[in-house]
Amino acid sequence: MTPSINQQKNLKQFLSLQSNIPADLQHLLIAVSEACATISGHVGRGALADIAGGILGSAGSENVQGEVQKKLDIISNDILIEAGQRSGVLAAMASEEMDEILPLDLTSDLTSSSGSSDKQQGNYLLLFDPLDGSSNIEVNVTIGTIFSILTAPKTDATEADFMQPGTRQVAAGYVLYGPQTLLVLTTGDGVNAFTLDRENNVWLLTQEKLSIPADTKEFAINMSNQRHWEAPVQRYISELLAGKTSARGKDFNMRWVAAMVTDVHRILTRGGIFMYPRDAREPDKPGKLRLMYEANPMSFLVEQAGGASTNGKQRILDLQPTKLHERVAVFLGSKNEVEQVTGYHLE
Ligand code: AFP
Repeated sequence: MTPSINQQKNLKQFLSLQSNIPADLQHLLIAVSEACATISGHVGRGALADIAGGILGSAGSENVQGEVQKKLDIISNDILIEAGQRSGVLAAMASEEMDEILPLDLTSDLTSSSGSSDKQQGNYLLLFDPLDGSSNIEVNVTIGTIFSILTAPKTDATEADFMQPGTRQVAAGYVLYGPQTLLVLTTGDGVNAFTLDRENNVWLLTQEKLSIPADTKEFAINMSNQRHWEAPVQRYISELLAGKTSARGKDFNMRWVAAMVTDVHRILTRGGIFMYPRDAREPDKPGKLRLMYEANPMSFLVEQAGGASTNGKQRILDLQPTKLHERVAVFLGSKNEVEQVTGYHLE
């Protein structure tokens, strides 16, 4: 559903009208959206960016997963950290680009009459992939930021406090830095999309209650990994490729952007199935994508739009995380296709 131009609410107005979003969570979502608008400005300027050495290219470092960091990965990470700190409602943050969590102590100079200091911390934990699809930066293809918000414990936050299944997320979303800059958001009551009005630096509601069709003729997977896949994925994809000549009885088309955020946005827009399965290249790792700041927020969005998301055997949102940078196999999108490939894993 697309509201007409003169009905468009901005993000602040939209959030204030939702009865299920407390004021401090609204504040956090605004802070994240403002940080992403800033990142969008850097992405859009590319080689013209007013930052020493420009923003394109490698930063000459690696993250905890051994991946080469791009300058834009680091710039985006710093912008989100600063926004999270300033928001004053967070207990801790975690990012793809940081080995450890970043706990926040909001205590200013609060000292009780007894002389002991009253520790203060916010109510939320923020997790993010600051720049998903960074291999696309140099080629000027859409990239994005993915985020997930959990509630925080009452006392000092530790990594253990982040170990909550995806069902406990209170909000999740992504921002796409493409021809348009889009924020796609859920707080557990459907999925809505906001477009950044770049001239006025304001996010306007442009699509309400996104919905993923249950059936699709489009799939997304990196086919170059085919020889490494497990048998259920081999079977499923060979049927899709055989199209009308297989039991599926219809032809399928394929798309792969190599930025999960962009592939998932296409699915939220017109349906499809996205897959990054476990494969034999790194047998000790269940897939490439990260559970807590990629698969969980995307699964929350997809389910809220009527789609499904599994690791091949279980619903992703039910998985109990065991470590911050844990990886997971992902099958998400149009319900009937996700059920088909999950069924093959369970046989
Ligand atoms: P980068 O952010 O390192 O480019 O990785 C992107 C990503 O995690 C995900 O967004 C893509 O779907 C996937 O990797 C692409 O992986 P392949 O390069 O193996 O196709």
